[in-house]
Amino acid sequence: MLSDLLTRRTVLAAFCMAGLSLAACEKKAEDTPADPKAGATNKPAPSDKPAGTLRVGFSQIGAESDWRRANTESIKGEAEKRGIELVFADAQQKQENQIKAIRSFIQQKVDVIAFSPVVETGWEPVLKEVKESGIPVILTDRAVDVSDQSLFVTFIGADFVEEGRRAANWVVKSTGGKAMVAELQGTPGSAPAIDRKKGFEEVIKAHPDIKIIKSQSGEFTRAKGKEVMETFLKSSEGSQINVLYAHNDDMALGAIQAIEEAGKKPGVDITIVSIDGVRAAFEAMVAGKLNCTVECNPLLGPQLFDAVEALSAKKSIEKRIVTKEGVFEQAQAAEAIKTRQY
Ligand code: GZL
Repeated sequence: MLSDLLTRRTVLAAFCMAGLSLAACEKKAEDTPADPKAGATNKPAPSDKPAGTLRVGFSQIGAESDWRRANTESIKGEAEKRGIELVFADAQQKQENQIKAIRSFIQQKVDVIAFSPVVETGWEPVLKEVKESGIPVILTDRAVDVSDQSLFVTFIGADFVEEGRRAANWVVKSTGGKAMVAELQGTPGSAPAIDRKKGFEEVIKAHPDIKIIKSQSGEFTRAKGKEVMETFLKSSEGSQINVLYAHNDDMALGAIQAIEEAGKKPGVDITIVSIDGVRAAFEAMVAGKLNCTVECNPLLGPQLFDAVEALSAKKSIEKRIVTKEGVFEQAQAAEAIKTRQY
């Protein structure tokens, strides 16, 4: 499949170079206007890579968090290291931009399309178009909710439900099973927000004295996390909150600012557990302001391009590749921070 595509593209390039149907080649590239917002361009940039180089179209969600930036760096760095041509599009958190970018990748006849879906639903139509084009699809980081599992080759990413369970088990252990919890949820409709909530609630079901008394989306950003935590603290239940569960470190770091501005001690008056394990979270734990971070590894570049190269070599790959992660508490932070890669 991939090698057929490689052959077709090489033949097409040969025709173009031979001047035959050159207009058709150029016309194809301009069929659908590039969408600068989506960061996708239809005119394939003149490639400085040798003919036959693997070309991968990647649609990234955006740059909303330290985790996302580390994820992007890993993907770009690994493609560079392996001499794979990466056509990268930043969707600025918008599903319609991801869909536009995926369509532009089809036009550009890339060898593989990979993306991190901003939300779980709404992907069937464009993934059916990709399937018709014969280009394989790899999901990284987040899953899609589709009935036809043949619409993608593999999903490489964390088990978000397990991450939610780990956060809740830490709350049970550190509070003795008694807590009034404020929850900062991730992007509404996204796999990590849905599943991290699911895993946390699954564990606390067995602990009736652990109650989620405030819950709202902070959209995975520091700014929104701070804003929502401010409203939590000002609410009638604000004084009861003694644990914060944030679906990512960035929202926890924003909430830490809000807690301090409200005259309370983060990590002491309000115990804080979050998810990702970014460097700033370790720094906050060393400072005693964050109590626990559940790791979610963003360094997916190597696994992504292992899968791309396996596809190119017509090797079979697992339908689901789960990333390995740990849980880090304050006591470990000063030592662990020395070897963190992101
Ligand atoms: C998780 C990833 C989430 C991170 C956030 O795999 O999708 O999105 O937890 C990021 O930091 O914004």
